[in-house]
Amino acid sequence: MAVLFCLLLSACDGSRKKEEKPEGLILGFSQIGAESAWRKCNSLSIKEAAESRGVQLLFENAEQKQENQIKALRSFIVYQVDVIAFVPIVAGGWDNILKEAKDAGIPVLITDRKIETNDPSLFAGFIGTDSRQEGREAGLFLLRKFSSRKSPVRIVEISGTEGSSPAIGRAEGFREILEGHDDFQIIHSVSGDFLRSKGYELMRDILKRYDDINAVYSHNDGMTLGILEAIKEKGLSPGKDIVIITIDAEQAAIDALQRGEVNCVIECNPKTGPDIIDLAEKLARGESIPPLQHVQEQVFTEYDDLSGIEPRGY
Ligand code: GYE
Repeated sequence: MAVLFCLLLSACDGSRKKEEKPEGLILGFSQIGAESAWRKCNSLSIKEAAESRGVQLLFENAEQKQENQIKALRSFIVYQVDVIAFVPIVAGGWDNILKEAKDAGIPVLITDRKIETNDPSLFAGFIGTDSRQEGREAGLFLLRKFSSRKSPVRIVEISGTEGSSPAIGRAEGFREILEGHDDFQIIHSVSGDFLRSKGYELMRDILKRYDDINAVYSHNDGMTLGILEAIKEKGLSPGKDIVIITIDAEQAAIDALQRGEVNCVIECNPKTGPDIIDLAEKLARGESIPPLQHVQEQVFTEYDDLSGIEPRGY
């Protein structure tokens, strides 16, 4: 009688009880939105990998709001998924919800963007880009490009979403390399939120304010495409009158590099779906995973042979 009562209770409380669990892995994934071609490719990579590996994916799009992500994570906890993975839109503010996941015994994989926390036991591991290194690559390219210049190099930086780990890392790595090179001056730095439309609008306004910009460092290709448009509208030649450095390596940016409108493209690889599924499977089996895994990235510059770059597929 007691056993039957418990069974009835567990069937009625609305959550998915462990004993009802079907064979396959259930992964709850909270994505931040669809702000760029990079992001759309990232979402597709995860969906395709889950599908081909027979993983049941609960995929939530947070429409660029941290509160929506927190709601999604909470719903995954209530549903008792096997593993949670998410892209933290900004670095801070995750401790409470991660504590809830930990208390529920659900391992959490963080991907693409990093979090700031004093408690590393709140998540199992991270897989994604090394943003600080991307920023360093941008700085190193600029040093090379302007190595023989005698007058100051005036740089505009259009950064990503404020408080997000790629915006922080890309800004810090860049400054780390330029430190001590006093001729390299960041005359203007502003967030374009990783959006093409903002890249265009900001650059249009910046070009009204300054007429002596030597280089633009843009934290993603989406914004760069808007920046190129604004520069051309002004009657200037991007890549020649103004040196352009961009991050992501979507096809349109590679095309612009090959046309000479962009000088340096730093790759950020969005196709992490298969690795995410591998890691989620390990976590579901109770295995541990590396706490930090950075994906392979390349740098393409105007100094390279650009004929053989593989199609990026997005
Ligand atoms: O560079 C950008 C995107 O978080 C690293 O987010 C990612 C960035 C990527 O929308 O295009």
